[in-house]
Amino acid sequence: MSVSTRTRRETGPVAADHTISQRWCAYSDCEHGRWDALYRRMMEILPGRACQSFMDATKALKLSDGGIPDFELLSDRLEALTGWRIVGVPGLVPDEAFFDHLANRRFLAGCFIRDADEIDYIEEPDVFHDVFGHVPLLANPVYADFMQAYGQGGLRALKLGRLENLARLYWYTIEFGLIREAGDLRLFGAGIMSSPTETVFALEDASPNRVQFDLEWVMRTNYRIDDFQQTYFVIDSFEELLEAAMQDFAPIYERLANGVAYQPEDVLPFDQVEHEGTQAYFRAKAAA
Ligand code: HBI
Ligand code: FE
Repeated sequence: MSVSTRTRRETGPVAADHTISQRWCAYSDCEHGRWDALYRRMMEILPGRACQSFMDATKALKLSDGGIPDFELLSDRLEALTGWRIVGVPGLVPDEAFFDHLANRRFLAGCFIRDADEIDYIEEPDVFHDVFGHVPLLANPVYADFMQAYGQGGLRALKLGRLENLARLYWYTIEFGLIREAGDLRLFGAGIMSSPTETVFALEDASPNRVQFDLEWVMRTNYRIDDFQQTYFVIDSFEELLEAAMQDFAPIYERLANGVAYQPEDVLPFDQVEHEGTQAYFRAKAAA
């Protein structure tokens, strides 16, 4: 579904920093109801699958099935915990603006909510993906610092022309990352948290690879935006992620500039492989 074929909710004026007012009062009952339905569905699936920080934050931030959250109220709660605020945007914003907001502890959230016919899958980030998927972990102090470091890294990557590499880090951690907790795999990526079907696939299906996070390997690995992932990367802790993001990427980018890119399904001999996927799901799709 391309962006242009849908008429999204009316927005007010767009500011120079690409933000808009959420206009919370303008949501219809039907739109609030769509949030509630999504919220309840995810909350049936996530206990025992989502990482502890995520589950704790849904309570601390008072996310609920009481309609689409008001960004101002939610920001006040989040700011008290980690200094982050949420600001509304009409859709995707230019990379530089996106990174600049992150570097200043502002998370951008789409204001519109997906239509009833795109409940399971949507390419553009809507308020459910951005707020339910991304915001809870911003209440974790280490993750909050990581996200800011990612924004700062994004600004540098743009200058160095290595955004492709850095975007893979975002994809395989912030959007589709897994974490090990007390020996078990748990979810933390926002793309998984906002997809009822991918929550189960990412953790339990035999098809995808699940491999230990390695910054350089992630930065070399292409990804698919149109389906479940073929490989999920597993971190041991958010500290590991923050440490990875705090280092100087310049020498890594140098090495990556000369190296090969890996395909999403590749499992390399030097990896610490948690589960080598059968890739049955993807083969069946390719054959269909
Ligand atoms: N804009 N609203 C929004 N949300 C994003 O996740 C986003 C964006 N613009 C650019 C962008 N992401 C990418 O630069 C990074 O995710 C790499
Ligand atoms: Fe996202």
